[in-house]
Amino acid sequence: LLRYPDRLNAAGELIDAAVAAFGSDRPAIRTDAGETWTYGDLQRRANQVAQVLVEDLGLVSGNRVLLRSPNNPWMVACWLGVLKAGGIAVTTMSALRARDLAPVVARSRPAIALVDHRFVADVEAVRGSHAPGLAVVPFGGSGDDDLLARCAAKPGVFTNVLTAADDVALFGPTSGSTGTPKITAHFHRDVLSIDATFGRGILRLTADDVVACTAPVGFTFGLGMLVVFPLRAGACVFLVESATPTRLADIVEEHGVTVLATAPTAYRQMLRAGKIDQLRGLRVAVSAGEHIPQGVWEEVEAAIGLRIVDGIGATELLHIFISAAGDDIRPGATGKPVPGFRATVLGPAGEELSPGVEGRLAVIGPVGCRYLDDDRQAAYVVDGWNVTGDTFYRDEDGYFYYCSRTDDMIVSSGYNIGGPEVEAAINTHPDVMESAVVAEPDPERGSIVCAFIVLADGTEGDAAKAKEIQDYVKQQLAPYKYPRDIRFRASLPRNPSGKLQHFVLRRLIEE
Ligand code: 3SK
Repeated sequence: LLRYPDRLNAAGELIDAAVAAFGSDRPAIRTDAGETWTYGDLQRRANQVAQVLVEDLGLVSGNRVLLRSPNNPWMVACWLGVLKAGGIAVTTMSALRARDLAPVVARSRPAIALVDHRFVADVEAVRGSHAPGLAVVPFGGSGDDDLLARCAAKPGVFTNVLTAADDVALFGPTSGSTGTPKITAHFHRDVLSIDATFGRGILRLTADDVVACTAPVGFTFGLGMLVVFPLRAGACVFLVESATPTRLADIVEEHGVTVLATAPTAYRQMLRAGKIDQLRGLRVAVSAGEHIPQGVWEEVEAAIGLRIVDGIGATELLHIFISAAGDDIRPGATGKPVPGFRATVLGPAGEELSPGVEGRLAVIGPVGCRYLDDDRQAAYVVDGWNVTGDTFYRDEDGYFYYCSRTDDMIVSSGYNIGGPEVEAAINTHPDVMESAVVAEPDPERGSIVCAFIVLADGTEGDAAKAKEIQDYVKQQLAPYKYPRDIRFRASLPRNPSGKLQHFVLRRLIEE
């Protein structure tokens, strides 16, 4: 399953192989703006981008190319074009601002940046201070220098650079839980192996599928869902630049989406907004990015009979490595290692723990963590295991259960309290939209549970409401887990890929 030839260009295996297998007339991408690109269109434009990179911009194999755009067809063509030309795609999300981009640019040292014209300013700002030689080429604008104008002058036939299977194809930046970005490097063969593992092992797309995903192509979750898996299957992707959960539900219904991948909060919001019925046409619904609370999972199943595929992945491992699907879904468990991966739970000294005991989740598979020039590599890869930042336990049958991000475990008066468990309880209160729980230093208890809560519109966040929520949590969970401190907020901090940033809240408490 996972043997690749020594010479391999992942973009060729994705788009050229798809055209050969499925024909050039099949729709590859449809958009919210009413555009349709066939497989032939995508191949031609990816070839044109590769030609511009090599012929006009002087790209040589191994050069890094920064990509920055919301999810649109040209972003996909650029990503494929960079790989075809033998470059390394430095995928970044359009939501990143100059402050987020600066360390990524400083560390990855791109020679060229292909940037949606609406997002050029931050790249220009970073170029001045960090990358004076960076050639910034906008796309989607109107100038003669625009990438699209340059592409129009190219015939669209390109002989892919014959990269090695273990040449680096992409750099995936990840901010992790501390906010200091790390850059993960992934090979051409890694790109294909995520399809062999999660793609074909769990999703099993066919050419009849229509896939939508809210994660950006600049985040490896989105890259897999919107580029790698659909192209390998000859499926069609429905690309949206941005969509509220309500709009997403409309899109699924209106455009015959069969596979949806999004974050747990989107499912929760579709439930709260009474839109969940519109997901009835789905064959597969994936939830990833953060753990889905069991209550949300159950509500979706009760409402429309759809059993959400919960997955845990990491940019370090490119995509999802533990998940469940089909009939093999055990409510409450994230699932089992996806085909091709092994997983275990490690104790503090790196020993493998028995079933039922909580520890750090560690995995081994065809893709592993390779940080670019970063001391944190030694902490992530230990004795061959990729040691994730998540606390899990497994049961006797080999199912893995999420407890918390390891950083989010709260030790209070000697009790271990998993933040997500408290969040899940708070979130079932009818006046709560969402919450995030962190440890707050306390002289008597070591730490106490502090909850930041966003209330539903029109609900007053006062002392009486805080007391009501505390009493409510005490009825749901062992009383020692209740949030002794409650702080109401209008919103919670999330990173550009939508993950809650507990570290920002911890810093708030320290201030
Ligand atoms: O959850 C994540 O962070 C993730 C990262 C990369 C690919 C897939 C996923 C779900």
